[in-house]
Amino acid sequence: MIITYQHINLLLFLIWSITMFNNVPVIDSADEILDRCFKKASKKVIADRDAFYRKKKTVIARTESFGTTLSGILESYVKTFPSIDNLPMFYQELIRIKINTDTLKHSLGAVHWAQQTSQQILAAQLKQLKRMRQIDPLLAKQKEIYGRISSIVKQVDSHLKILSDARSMFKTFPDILDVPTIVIAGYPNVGKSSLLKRLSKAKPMIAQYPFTTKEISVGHLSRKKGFHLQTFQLLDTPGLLDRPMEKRNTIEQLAIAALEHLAEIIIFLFDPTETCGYMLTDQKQLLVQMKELFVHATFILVENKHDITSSSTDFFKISCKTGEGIEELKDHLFTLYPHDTAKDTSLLE
Ligand SMILES: Nc1nc2c(ncn2[C@@H]2O[C@H](COP(=O)(O)OP(=O)(O)OP(=O)(O)O)[C@@H](O)[C@H]2O)c(=O)[nH]1
Ligand SMILES: [Mg+2]
Repeated sequence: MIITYQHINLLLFLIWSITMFNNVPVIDSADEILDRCFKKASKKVIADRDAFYRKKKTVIARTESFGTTLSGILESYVKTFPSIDNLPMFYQELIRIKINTDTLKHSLGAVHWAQQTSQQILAAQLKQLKRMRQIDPLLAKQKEIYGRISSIVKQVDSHLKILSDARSMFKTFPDILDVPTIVIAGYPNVGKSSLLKRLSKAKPMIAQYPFTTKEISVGHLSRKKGFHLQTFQLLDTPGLLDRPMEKRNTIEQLAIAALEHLAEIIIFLFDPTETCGYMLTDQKQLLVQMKELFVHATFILVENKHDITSSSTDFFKISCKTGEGIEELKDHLFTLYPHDTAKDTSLLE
């Protein structure tokens, strides 16, 4: 296989999008963080021939280790978290739908505050610790520093949990490439995932009940043209019902986010057999809504399950079961690549 410039570009973008969310370390609870810091601090022993100085230097070293380790841990959480406002709009929308952007920003702010505050306490209190000349006050001061910093970290425990949940949520986000994107949309159970499987190497879940797909699945469809590799990104979406936007549940909102922020081409899939469980008139009504919402996308209207029905519409006709019409659909898609080329309007509406 010849490695082209496009291959390298795709790979770099993929690495960027993967590292964007995967840099965040495992986020521990307040107790786990404190445990780690205490354990690390307790290993510090400073040698000195004088018993008092041995004790004093050890207390200082342990306190310093405790504070700096803790501050480092909290800082690593905040610094590696993707900056929400700089993320591509699609990911910002996923965060809004699945986590709640304000909650996440608030929690990041709280953990940042804990890091800064514990650092300030440590800096101020270490100075006092270093001036002490007796063991008992030295130990009491150390205990006070541990107590104050621990209470700061415990105060943000619920925020650490929110960051930890967000980190797990990021892992479910699809890896989106910056290439021409086709979104497959339509009513539930019409065969959207079956089409993604036909068009790409993706292995989405397919089942005979509605709302099988609950996340966005990604596949790729590539074709060589001369020395160029033309790659479409294909997104399979959860099924949509014909209903007002404000009534849409979070799963439907994911489909809307993909359509709104990523779709250059929308394959709107119908099931004229109605074996999906929904009437064709309702499916057509959904199309009307989609066209009003996504005016900049090119719609390709496709009827699936043609192995069990025949109709006289001029829509594309396919069967994901037998493969009928799939090659023709692929050929048509590549006539739309790149998306500013002339479009074959006879197959579009
Ligand atoms: N006869 C026939 N059945 C099909 C065809 N395509 C898909 N199916 C069946 O239709 C059912 C739904 O297929 P899916 O691909 O899961 O449909 P979907 O639109 O992704 O469904 P949701 O994710 O629930 O919205 C499954 O039982 C498929 O086997 C087809 O061309 N012909
Ligand atoms: Mg599906």
